[in-house]
Amino acid sequence: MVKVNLHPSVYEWIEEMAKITKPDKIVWIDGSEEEKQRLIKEALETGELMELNQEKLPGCYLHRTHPSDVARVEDRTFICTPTKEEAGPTNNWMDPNEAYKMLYSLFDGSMRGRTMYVVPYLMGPVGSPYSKVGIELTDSIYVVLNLRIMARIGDVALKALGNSPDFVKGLHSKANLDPEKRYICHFPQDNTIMSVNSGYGGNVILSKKCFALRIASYLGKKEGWLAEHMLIVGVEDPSGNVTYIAGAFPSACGKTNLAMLIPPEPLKKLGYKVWTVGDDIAWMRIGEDGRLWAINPEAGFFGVAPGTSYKTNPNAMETIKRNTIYTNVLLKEDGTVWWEGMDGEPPERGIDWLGRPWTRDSGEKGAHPNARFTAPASQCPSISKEWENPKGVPISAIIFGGRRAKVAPLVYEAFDWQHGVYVGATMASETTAAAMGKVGVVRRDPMAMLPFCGYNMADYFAHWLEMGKKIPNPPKIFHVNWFRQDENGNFIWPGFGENLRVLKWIIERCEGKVSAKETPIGYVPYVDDLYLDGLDIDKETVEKLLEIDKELWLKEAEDSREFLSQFGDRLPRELVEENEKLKQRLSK
Ligand code: GTP
Ligand code: SPV
Ligand code: MN
Repeated sequence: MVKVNLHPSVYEWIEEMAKITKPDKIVWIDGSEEEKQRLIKEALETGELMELNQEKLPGCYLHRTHPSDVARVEDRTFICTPTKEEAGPTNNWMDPNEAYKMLYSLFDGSMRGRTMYVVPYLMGPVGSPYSKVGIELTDSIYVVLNLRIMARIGDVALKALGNSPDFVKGLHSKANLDPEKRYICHFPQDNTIMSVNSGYGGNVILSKKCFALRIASYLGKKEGWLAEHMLIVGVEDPSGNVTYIAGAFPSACGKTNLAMLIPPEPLKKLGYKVWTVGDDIAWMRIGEDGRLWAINPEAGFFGVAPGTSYKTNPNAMETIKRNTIYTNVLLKEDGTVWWEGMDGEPPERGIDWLGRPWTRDSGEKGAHPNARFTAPASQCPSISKEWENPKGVPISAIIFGGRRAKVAPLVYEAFDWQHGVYVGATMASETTAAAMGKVGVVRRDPMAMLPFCGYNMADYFAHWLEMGKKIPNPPKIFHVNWFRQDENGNFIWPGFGENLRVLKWIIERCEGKVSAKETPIGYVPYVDDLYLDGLDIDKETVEKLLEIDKELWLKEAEDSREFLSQFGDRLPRELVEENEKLKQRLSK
């Protein structure tokens, strides 16, 4: 380990947590290759990991979680602020004192017979003034190995922390995985996260949703920046100019795919290229040049496996060929993996995500719908050369989007920042398998942050409005929907790589190169301005995709108003104004 004079509070906190959890051993993680091999060996021995075919998938392992523990648990996720108002109506709230009391009793002796790993991790590029440090204490090697991919861990993080007491404290114990006693608690005022009785993804890789969104959003409000559930992608045009776009779509709604998209043939021929900066989280600040600049605080992808194929996302498929941890996928007889939606014929048989023998005629899913891969971002063929730039990349457009079978058109542009904040604040999407609960129910998910905002969302909207006033040269704001369906429930828009056609229009709007049709909800493309060469879709269908049904939109506006009303007096009046203006435009 490096010699760093850490602040005494680091040791004090670890000691205090160890006193409660009572591990047999405490091991500091340095992030070395030797350490990784040692941890993998141990995890293989305990069965926490299974080795995959090392010839075909070098450095790849499989992990199965408990069947009750396969996604984020929103109803067991809490924001523990001194008052309930600070957490707001969309968060579960617990009084911090009560929460600590309850948690300490659940953590009491939870690491007995186990090792407590101390994992220092850095969020953001090395040397970036915007990067931040966390330390996660965990009794799960799976978590350590995931953190190793998802963040920059060990010595590099300790060096970044130095003698500062400013780090996010994270305590995680699998305990006995009791779903009734599963809690993911955040203490924004204390820079603290506690997670108990889970071993899955966003519940336990505390760097990700817990720190980089819930705690960071609170810090962003305090410090004047934005922590968002956004992908970051660079689109290079034929002249070599790269435009960066940040996009907020709810969980399992296409961020990873858009971040890694491969241009369709005709656009490739014209010279378009797409570069991946991040696939899930963006930290954004106002740069010296008056633009909004974004860094990806993460170092890897924790991506949805089902639906990922060489047809939909070849860059992801290339990324996950090595050094990847697979969670809850199907194990094939040759020691490789499979999931629904992968290329080619499904295998005849295998071992499903529950560890049971599976056959393709069984009618059962081989992989869990929220099965995931964890892979280093550096392995992505489309990774941007700017992805670790300490300054980040300048954002020209922000896209909000969701999964809507109806109502929302393929793309539209907000009239201005304030209207854009309204569009983000009222966006809705069908729920997915990324969180426990019913799938396919339309819910409002402001800025794709409903499950991830660490404070009152009304204040979060106010912060967005405030930021708009402070950014001299703000990005334009758009809304997209790749998921509109026909009468038979089929997606109308081909999506995936073809989405570049929509990004192209967005970029041309940012550059002032194309006009647009003004509608009550915003600016919509003229069909002839969308580049559709080589796409098997007729103009009528595209018109349909861009259609705005006033009746449905009036209902939408009503529903949005109702959603916003839960924030009471705390809701910025600008959003009520935008709602009223929208209704007026629709009734004209
Ligand atoms: P999180 O990691 O949960 O935040 O998800 P994400 O937003 O990164 O979603 P991801 O890109 O992993 O996509 C989720 C699912 O949606 C996958 O099964 C994809 O195949 C599918 N999907 C992504 N983009 C499109 C699209 O343009 N059209 C259609 N029809 N499906 C898509
Ligand atoms: C999401 O649900 O938005 C994810 C996966 O990115 S998790 O890390 O589980 O939150
Ligand atoms: Mn996500």
